[in-house]
Amino acid sequence: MNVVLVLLCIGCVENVIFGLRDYNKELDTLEDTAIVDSSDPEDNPQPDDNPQPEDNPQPGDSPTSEPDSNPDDNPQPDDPVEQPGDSLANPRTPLMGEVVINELMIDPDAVADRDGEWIELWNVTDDWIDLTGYSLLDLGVDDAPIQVLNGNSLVIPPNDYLLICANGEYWDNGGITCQGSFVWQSFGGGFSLANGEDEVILVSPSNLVIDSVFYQSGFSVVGASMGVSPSDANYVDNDDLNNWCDQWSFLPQGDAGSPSSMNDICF
Ligand SMILES: [Ca+2]
Ligand SMILES: [Ca+2]
Ligand SMILES: [Ca+2]
Repeated sequence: MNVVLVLLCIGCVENVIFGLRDYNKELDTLEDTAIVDSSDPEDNPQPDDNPQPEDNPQPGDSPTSEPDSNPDDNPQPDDPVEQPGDSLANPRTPLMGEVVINELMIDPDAVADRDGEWIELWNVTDDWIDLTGYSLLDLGVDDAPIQVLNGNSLVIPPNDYLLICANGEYWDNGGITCQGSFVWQSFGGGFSLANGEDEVILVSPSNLVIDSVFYQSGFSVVGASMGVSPSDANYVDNDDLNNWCDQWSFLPQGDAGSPSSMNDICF
């Protein structure tokens, strides 16, 4: 009987020992699982943490910054580019024949010659022509720069006139409105229109002749200017004195002339 009890007790102890081993194994398994499950989901990259499509430029997206230069600031192919001669602010200098000696007051009667002589120049081009720095001279001693009168300009509008006068004062020169003047001197140191024979030569600052007219004694008329007929108003045909005649339009102080307007027709 005692032997049986002892064997039974040994069996109990073994069962207890093996039971404890099984229990410990299950416990280890449970702990391993718990370690994995206890990891914080926020420690791992989540799908939402990846760059989103909206963060990258898309083919249809507009650029967010404006171009540095505005197209309106740059000349476009259709914009005309201003050329010399196109405006008062951008005139050009004349070539030979582009400004014509058109009318001469050689022998005024209403006032003295030193006050009443004047020269009408005609710009035959469609451009604005600048005579700043140009001079009047003859084949003798006369050589005078054209001077601009106060408030005026020596730029001639297209197809328009420039009046160069010995005296720029309207009330002293026979009633002529002038843009330029010259120093009147008969024998050097200036310029004048001799009542006999003389020459009128318009030259550039580099002495390029723009136009010239030579006239003989008996050409001028007392109290009237001499003008080239409008149909012959060019730098070649104005060399023929037969194309000139005394003007018959009245001037304010009694003489005749057509300053700053088309010449009277020669009959
Ligand atoms: Ca004279
Ligand atoms: Ca000429
Ligand atoms: Ca005229």
